[in-house]
Amino acid sequence: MARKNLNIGLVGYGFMGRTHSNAFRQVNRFFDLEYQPVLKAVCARDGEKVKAFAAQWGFDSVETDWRTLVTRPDIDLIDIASPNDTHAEIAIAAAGVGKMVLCEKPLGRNVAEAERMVETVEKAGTANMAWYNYRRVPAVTLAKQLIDEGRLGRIFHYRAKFLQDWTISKDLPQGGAALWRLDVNVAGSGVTGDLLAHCIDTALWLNGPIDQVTAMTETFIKERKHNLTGKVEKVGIDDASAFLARFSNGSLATFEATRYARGHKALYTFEINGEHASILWDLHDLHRLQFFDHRDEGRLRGWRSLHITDGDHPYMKHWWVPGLQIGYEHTFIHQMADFLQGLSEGKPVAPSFREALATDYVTDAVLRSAASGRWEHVKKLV
Ligand code: SOE
Repeated sequence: MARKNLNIGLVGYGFMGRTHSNAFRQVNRFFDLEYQPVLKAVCARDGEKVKAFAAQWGFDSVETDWRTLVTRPDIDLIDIASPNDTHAEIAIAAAGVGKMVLCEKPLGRNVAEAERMVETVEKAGTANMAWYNYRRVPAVTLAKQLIDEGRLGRIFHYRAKFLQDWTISKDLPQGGAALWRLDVNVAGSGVTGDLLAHCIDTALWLNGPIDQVTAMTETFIKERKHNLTGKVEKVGIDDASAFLARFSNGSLATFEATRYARGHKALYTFEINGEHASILWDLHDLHRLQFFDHRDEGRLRGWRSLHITDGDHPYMKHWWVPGLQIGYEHTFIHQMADFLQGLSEGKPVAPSFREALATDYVTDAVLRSAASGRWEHVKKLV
């Protein structure tokens, strides 16, 4: 089939710039799609480094000012993989000139930014999607299918955590390349927007809206040297964040994220307990889904460890042969494949900016509750 080109302008060349570039390059090798991404241009402030990135990943050209990139007539889609403080400005400018916009999570640094982003892309009527990649782990997509089929019955509990340990040293500076996640002015928040946002996005997708939360946050290291100013400055991010939640379906939840769980690098787990069955998933073992079904014959009842590698499993028929695993980078490829398929069918692909705003509404309520010490209502998505 003759494919249609979709010219990509990528902003940012860090960790996420690499995951997205890899997805753009690989997607048509494994999925049969009408559209193919073309790596037209990559943009970042450092001219030398961006040239090296372009050469490594095969981009046709480079820009050092995103304002030039978004107005280039040869670009169809702007993909934002730069730090959080750039998301709103770039997305709004890109949608304003009719470009499609993809954006890394979280959508904005705060609700005000995220609402403006949603308003602009919707007014422009341009395709938009936020990169919440964990939805596209085949085991997580299977969890969604099992829940939607009603196999769990009424859901009582949702339990999620995302544990890391990379900021424990008090000598780690804040700010600048790679460490912008520690600078509140750039990131917007700490683990609430960075890690809990993933847990919340998956939870809203699997278990529906959250009504209320009560939260606590802590900043364990109060001051750190700032890489850009060279001065020791107050740390404004939350290092750890935990909250209780009530979902609209009546289920109760606990969520926890921290960068101070010594020994854990990226331990994202969730467990869902329903009337008939339970599900447990763990990012460190991402190709497995643990499933317990109380309706199994009593003598054989127990937790099943499903190896999600068969052609019947979501996305897996596009990969190798049954039994062989795929990994983290494939989640971005799956998300891109779904986006391109949506483009062919003229259908929006989840999570849209509006759906990502729902996550920002929850993180906003979490931070408000941590400050007020009270239960806080989550703003409803209209
Ligand atoms: C933080 O260390 C981080 O890279 C997040 O920013 C990502 O969103 C998460 O997937 C892995 O951890």
